[in-house]
This record gives sequence, C-alpha cells and structure tokens, in this order.
Amino acid sequence: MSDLVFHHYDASPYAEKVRMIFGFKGVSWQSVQIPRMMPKPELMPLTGGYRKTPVMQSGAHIYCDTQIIIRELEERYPTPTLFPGGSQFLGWGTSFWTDKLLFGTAAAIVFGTFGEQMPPEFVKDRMEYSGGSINIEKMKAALPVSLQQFAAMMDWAEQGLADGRDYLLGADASLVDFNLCYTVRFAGRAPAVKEILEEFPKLRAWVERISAFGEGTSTEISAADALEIAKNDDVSDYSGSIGTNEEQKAGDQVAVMPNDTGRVPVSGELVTLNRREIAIRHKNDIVGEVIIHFPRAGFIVR
Ligand SMILES: N[C@@H](CCC(=O)N[C@@H](CS)C(=O)NCC(=O)O)C(=O)O
Repeated sequence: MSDLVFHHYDASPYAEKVRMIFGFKGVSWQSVQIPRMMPKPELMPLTGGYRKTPVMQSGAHIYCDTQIIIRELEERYPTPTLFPGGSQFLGWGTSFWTDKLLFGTAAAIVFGTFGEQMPPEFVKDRMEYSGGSINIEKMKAALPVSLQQFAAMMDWAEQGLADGRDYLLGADASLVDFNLCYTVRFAGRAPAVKEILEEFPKLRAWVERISAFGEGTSTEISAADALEIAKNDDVSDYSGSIGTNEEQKAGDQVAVMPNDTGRVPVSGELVTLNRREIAIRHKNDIVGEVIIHFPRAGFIVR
C-alpha cells in the first residue's frame, strides 16, 4: 500500500478523474470520505482553508487540486505515462477545457435536471462556492441549449475516435482521455445525456474502455487517522525552490487561492514558486506544520 491518502467523496466528478488515474497506474491508496459541502472541520487543518474536492496527502504534504495531484502521481508512477508521445500540452490544455467549460455545461445539465430534488442546503453551498453562478431556475430554463452544446462537443470526440483508435491520442491512453471521460460520466447522470450518447457509439465504447481501468485498490481510513499521519510527519527540514523570475522569495508570508470557484485564501510561508507549482508552509495547532502544494496555473499568490 502506498502512503497516499485521498480525501474525497464517491460522487465527486473531479475525484473520479483521479481515481481513474489510480486505476490506470495501478496505485493502492488510502481513502478518507469527506463531506460534500462545508463545513469540513477535519479537512481544514490539512488544507489551511482550501475547500475543494479532492485533496491528496502524503504524510504532512498536502496536494490541493487535481492538476497538482496528477503531476505528483505522474512523478511517482511514471509508467504507464499519462503523456504518451510528449502530449503534455494536450493533456494539461484539455484539462482546462474539460474542467472549466465542459464541466460548466455538464453541471448546468445536472443541476438543470436534478436541481429541484437536491437538498436546499447543498444548492446554497454550491451557489456560494460558485460565486452565484449556480442558479437552478436559470439552468432548468437553459437545459435545451446546454444539451445542444454538450452534444456538439461530444461530436468532436466521436470524430476523433472515428478511425477505430482505442484512445483519443491513438493506441495509448493519456490524460486527454481521463479529462474527457469523467465529464462525460458526470453529465451522463442525466437521462437526456444518456439519450444523446446513443448517437455516439464510438464514444460510448471508449467510456467503457477507460472505465475498465478501475480505480486502483483502496483502504478506508478515518479523517482522524489522516490528521494523525500529518501530525507525525516532520516537515521542518523541507525546502522547495523559487524560480529566478519570481517577485516573491522563500519565507515570504503569502496567501494562495484558486482564481475561479471556492476562492478561500490559504496563508503560510512561501517555500516553492515556479511555473508549475506553489507550495507554502502552513502551521496550526491541530497538525502542526504542513506543506500545502497547489498548481500554478489557475491559482493566485498574494
Ligand atoms: N480545480 C479543482 C476543481 C475541484 C472541484 O470543483 N470540485 C468540486 C467537487 S467535484 C468541489 O470542490 N465542490 C465543492 C466541494 O466539494 O466542497 C480541481 O481540479 O481539483
């Protein structure tokens, strides 16, 4: 079993993307189920306030956002690679399309379809989280348009698979596949999307192929155990690195937050800052010192 602890909930689409990558890379991991809305009192001491799902932990190192989680997994488990044929640009680039634009369309469909049956406190949480852009009535009214947009984008994928290839980039699976697959599965919770997918047999077979990687092997542990793991890991000697073209320097007191949703600033001392990563040393009474890692793209440092 690896030392990786994954904080998530089963229904989280973004967490599903990482779980599928655990499956692809054959990772065994420890699972902590977290609440699907705030408050998340047993997660906050690890993330310093970052509230999104999922979060990955290795001792007192905490990885916030799927981008940095996936980068860390690729480094630890380089084979099979998520970037066959040097496809980093396509992998990371399509993740910004799937995770933001396509996910937004999928969320509009899911909320437009099921929003009225969702618990009001969950809808309120997501409204706050999204800065007000989740509005069930509007999403319900816009459902036909959202479905058309979704179908038009699925047609790109069907065309991309038309020559009989197994994966979007060819013979090998890549991050591009995982980026798209979790969003299709998320939107596919809506019956109208299931109907649309009937039009796209290659895409449906591809979803099955990616899903067949499974989710690796996991063991449930408690949130209290995860806090204990962080507390018992000494990261006082950890030193990162600051890129030469950065304004900030190691030790600066900074606040880091996503530039889209869930914009809660996380404060600490800067340890790493470069084109790929931001890491800070954060201290609190519950776990002591943790090193919190964020991706650079999509995050703001002040
Ligand atoms: N950019 C983030 C997005 C993650 C995200 O938005 N996750 C959703 C759940 S799937 C979320 O955090 N919702 C609010 C919550 O779980 O409290 C990532 O890639 O990890």
